[in-house]
Amino acid sequence: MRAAATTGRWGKSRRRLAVAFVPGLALGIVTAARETLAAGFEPTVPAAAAAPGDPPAGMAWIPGGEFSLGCADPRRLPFGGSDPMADARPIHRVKLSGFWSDVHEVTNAQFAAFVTATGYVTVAERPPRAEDFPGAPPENLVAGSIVFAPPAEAVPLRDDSGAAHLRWWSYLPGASWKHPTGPASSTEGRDREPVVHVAYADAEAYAAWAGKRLPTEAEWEFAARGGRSGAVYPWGDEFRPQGNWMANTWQGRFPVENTAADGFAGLAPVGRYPANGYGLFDMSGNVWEWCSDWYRPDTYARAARRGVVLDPAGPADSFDPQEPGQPKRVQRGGSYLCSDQYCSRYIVGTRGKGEVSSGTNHIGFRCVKDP
Ligand SMILES: [Ca+2]
Repeated sequence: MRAAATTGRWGKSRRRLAVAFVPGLALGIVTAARETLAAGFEPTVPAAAAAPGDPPAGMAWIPGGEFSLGCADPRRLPFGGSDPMADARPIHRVKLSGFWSDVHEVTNAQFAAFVTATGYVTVAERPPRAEDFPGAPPENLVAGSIVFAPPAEAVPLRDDSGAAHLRWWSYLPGASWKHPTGPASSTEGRDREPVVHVAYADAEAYAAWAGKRLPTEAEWEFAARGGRSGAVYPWGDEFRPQGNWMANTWQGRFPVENTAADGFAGLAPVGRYPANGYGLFDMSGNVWEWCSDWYRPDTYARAARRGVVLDPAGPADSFDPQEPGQPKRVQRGGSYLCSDQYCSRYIVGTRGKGEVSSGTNHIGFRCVKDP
């Protein structure tokens, strides 16, 4: 993948109020959401133990306990998209120990501190080795990363090739965390934006330096749910409660029209949208976040057969039938590129995946820490 990748203002607002308060409509959506997506979920039972002291800087206590992991089929929901999300079922119970979680995604400023302290060079900054890409022309063995480059005209979002996404992703020599949209770009003025173009090893290296680790996907989802059980989003069941934007996602016709109605066409500085029940920001949208589990579509089927497991760490190996030879780790939360037209993985229980050496300009991470 890596080497390949407003009559008047009053009139309008009255109309919006009229729509928002048609009781049957509003209630219908919420009821459908509860019935459709809460099926299979049991209450979250947080662990009784209090936080073990004051939180480390920038972290919040996630109590652990027992909860239902997974996602019901979201296709009949508003903003639910067209993907059944079968890899997020069966919904099953999982038990977790408590842990600290970063309240926001790791930022450019934080990553820069790590690089300054260690001299670390990210995967995207290293020229690909010829032995890793047999047959690749030498001129293609150039350090770089994959950047979102929307086509000028509308394109099919899916086709039989399985590679429709290549219509809006391009491998760009010189792209890296320091140059998020290509060699001419920089992180100047972007200290609070999440770092991007981080491969899995880069995220792991940062975490080790910070005395932290990457979350398992069960930990990530427990944290994202913020104490709620079976809610569609980290904040509840409505995509825009009282008309508010709750996450940085995509509005407009993907991938050619980005209206940025939520305030941001691309990355948003961390913490611009409301926090969830545990005080965590951007658990939906903005950037995808690496988790430590290998990805397999049958992870949940296997796990459900074993009963309630404490602190599951995922399968021993990776397998993605769509790209069988590619080792992939789980990614969670979706990004600013997610919309119901293509990828509705801003829905909290859904699962994503990424080839481990591929960072792009919508993949980042956050860390956790054991008490
Ligand atoms: Ca947006």
